[in-house]
Amino acid sequence: MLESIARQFFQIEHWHGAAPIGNGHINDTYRIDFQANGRRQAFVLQRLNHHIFRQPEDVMTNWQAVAQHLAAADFPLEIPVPVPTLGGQLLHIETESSPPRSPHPSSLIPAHWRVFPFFENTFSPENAATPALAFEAARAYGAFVRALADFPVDSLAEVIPGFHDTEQRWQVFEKTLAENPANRLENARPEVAEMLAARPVFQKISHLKTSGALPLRVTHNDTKAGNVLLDRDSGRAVAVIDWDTVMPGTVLSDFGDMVRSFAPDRPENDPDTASLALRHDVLAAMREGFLSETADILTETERENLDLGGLWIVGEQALRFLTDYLAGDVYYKVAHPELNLTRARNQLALLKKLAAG
Ligand code: GN1
Ligand code: MG
Repeated sequence: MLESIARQFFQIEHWHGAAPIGNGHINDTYRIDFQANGRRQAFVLQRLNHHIFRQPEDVMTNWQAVAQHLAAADFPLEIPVPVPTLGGQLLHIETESSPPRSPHPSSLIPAHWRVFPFFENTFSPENAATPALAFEAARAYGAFVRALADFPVDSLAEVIPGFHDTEQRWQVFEKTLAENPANRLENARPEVAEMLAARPVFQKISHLKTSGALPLRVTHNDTKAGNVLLDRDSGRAVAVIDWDTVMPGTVLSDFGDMVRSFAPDRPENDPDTASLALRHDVLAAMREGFLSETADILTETERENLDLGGLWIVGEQALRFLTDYLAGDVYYKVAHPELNLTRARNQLALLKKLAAG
């Protein structure tokens, strides 16, 4: 099936194969290898989850507009420019797909497929970030913010409405608690209690957001370690990837998402939360790398509240995982039914460590 989809994008002379890549929780991503124009080529083929991205065309329009802006700007990294189909479309829509691979809704028809360049000889510093790698990854995210500082932010579509509207996410959480649709509340009492106790963090950020003191910027909204590619030999940043959630927002959430994935000494799926520790050296290098690109464009309020961004996004992610556990795993892909609860526990432990400083 993947081969026939790839053939919508390329005139393939010989198909070498496809293999799943990355650890995304939402889309399905493959590396594809084939022969075209007399040479071997590799690309990324991805099925966009349109249950989550309700307007796939908007995702691609945002992506393309940002790509064009960065291509014309003084931007030091590679740009993952979407590759059109042979018919010139940024999405190939398969109305009849093969039987579902998993119960996850992304495997239901119709499927929206797109293609991006595959950046050779790169890796993501997931779970292995040294201070030097964290500096470099954060510098890349900083360069992204910097080069988009003059982008007309109002022209971007809000591809997932209320993505960082934490108050709205609290309402969904409270509704899910009250309805207990998957009958899982009994298994999650301690986590729910801990979540409710963390509410003041959210009130603080919500106050800051509604105060108007934070400028609206183009934000990436998924600035985790897994979404930046570094060169295998030099360790230098090559590209910032996964622009699906590029939307108007505040820089605090992009910084916060970096804190979330770089600071802990283990991934978000790790169930051993008792020994979870913060890597203060990695965190310091990350901040330095980000500010090396952004210090002169951020406002004082933004700079002063970067750490609050960390608490906010870690807390929000705990809320999202816990809500999805209680809802019966309707949003994130899970390998087993306890995974969202494990993730929520992990994020709550991280929140506690961050709050303690
Ligand atoms: C999702 O699928 P992935 O890993 O790119 C999610 C992010 C979360 C992240 C948690 C659209 O991203 O917001 O932070 O999982 N993306 C969406 O790992 O909800
Ligand atoms: Mg993502």
